[in-house]
Amino acid sequence: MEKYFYLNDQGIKKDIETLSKMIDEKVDGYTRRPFTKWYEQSRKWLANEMEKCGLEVQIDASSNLIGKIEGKNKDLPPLMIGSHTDTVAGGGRFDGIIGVLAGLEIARQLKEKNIILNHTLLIVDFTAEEPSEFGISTLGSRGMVDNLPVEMLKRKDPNGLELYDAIIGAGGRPEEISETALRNGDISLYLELHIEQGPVLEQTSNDLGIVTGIVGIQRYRIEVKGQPNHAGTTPMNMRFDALTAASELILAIEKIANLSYEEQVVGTVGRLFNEPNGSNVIPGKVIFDVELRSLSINAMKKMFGLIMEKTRVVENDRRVSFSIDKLSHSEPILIEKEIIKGIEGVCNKVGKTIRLPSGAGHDANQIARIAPIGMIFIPSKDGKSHCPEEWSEYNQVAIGVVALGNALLYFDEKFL
Ligand code: HGY
Ligand code: MN
Ligand code: MN
Repeated sequence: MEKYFYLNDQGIKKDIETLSKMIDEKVDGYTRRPFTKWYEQSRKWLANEMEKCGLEVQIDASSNLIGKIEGKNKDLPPLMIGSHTDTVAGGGRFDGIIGVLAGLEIARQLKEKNIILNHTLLIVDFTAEEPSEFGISTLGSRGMVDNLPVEMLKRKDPNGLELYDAIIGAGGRPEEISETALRNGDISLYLELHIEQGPVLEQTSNDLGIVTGIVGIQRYRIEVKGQPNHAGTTPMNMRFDALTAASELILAIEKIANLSYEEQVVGTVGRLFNEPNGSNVIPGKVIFDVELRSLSINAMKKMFGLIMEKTRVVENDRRVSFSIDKLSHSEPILIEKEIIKGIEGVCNKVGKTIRLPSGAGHDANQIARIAPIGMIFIPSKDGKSHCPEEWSEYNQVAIGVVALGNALLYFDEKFL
């Protein structure tokens, strides 16, 4: 397969630097949370850039931003490229962003060379891939595949805004999500370029990673109820301290995640609220989120069972009560061998390549419910992500774009 795409480091640099300015400067790092004015600003810029290179732009029912280039054969289900431009709070400049900008750059180069694909091409910026203030991640891609039930649409953020209204505010039409959702067969293939967010490619001096599978993520919200009381007058043996109880369970979660299972697992508590959070008050209530990840559902089931056992022990010992709510679950995905081989054949001609699983979740987890998917990784400096130090060289991103573009051309011919 002859290479059509060229390395455009400078173009990528310009786009990434432009988006990196559309952030909430009050927060350290690069923060562009969904449903904020910075997100709106970035979407306007992206839509304009898409239109400039001939894409037909629309906002779908779930408020995803989609650019379309018609293909020669309208009977073929489209090919889709996508990712996300929202960030975690205090995040970086590359996570998700390079996948959307890669689609934009590919569209520019296709136009420049007057290449019309056989398939219609959709380039998507999925809304709110990161865990949102509604406690749900991969929001837009969930909606696109009808995996955003009414129960989720009714969730409120800490300010009382309902997700339903937030989607309307971002240009979506939540009442149409189900009827307009994509179903099996509606998409020929979904491809996503993403930073690895881990150390493997850099440590093995590889340019490209062919993703073999994506972990499933199970997120829960745990509430610990104790009894607030005076920190000075309450003897140690008469306390019902919610924070020490939560701490004991959090350390147990770390221990449970360090046990061995049939697949690698991770367990993290990254978000915690302590009430009333006064230095002279025994904490009465603690709410924290825990997430479990693995390529094996069974392993996550075992972890969850051990965590539940531990909550009962801590409840007893510390005379507090725990309640656990499921926030969101995404299934682990194993990528089809034929897709891996196809991408690998193309990538081997672009750079040094290895196969590896993804410990991060992606919009691809959701799209995999209705279409075959493939993912390509580029290296992350020091394996860092979800922090201001997140970095990939612009040339590394440009190599990823060429690999993604060539893979697109390969499957455009193969999936006829
Ligand atoms: O959390 C994740 O795995 C992804 O970066 N949203
Ligand atoms: Mn992320
Ligand atoms: Mn991401």
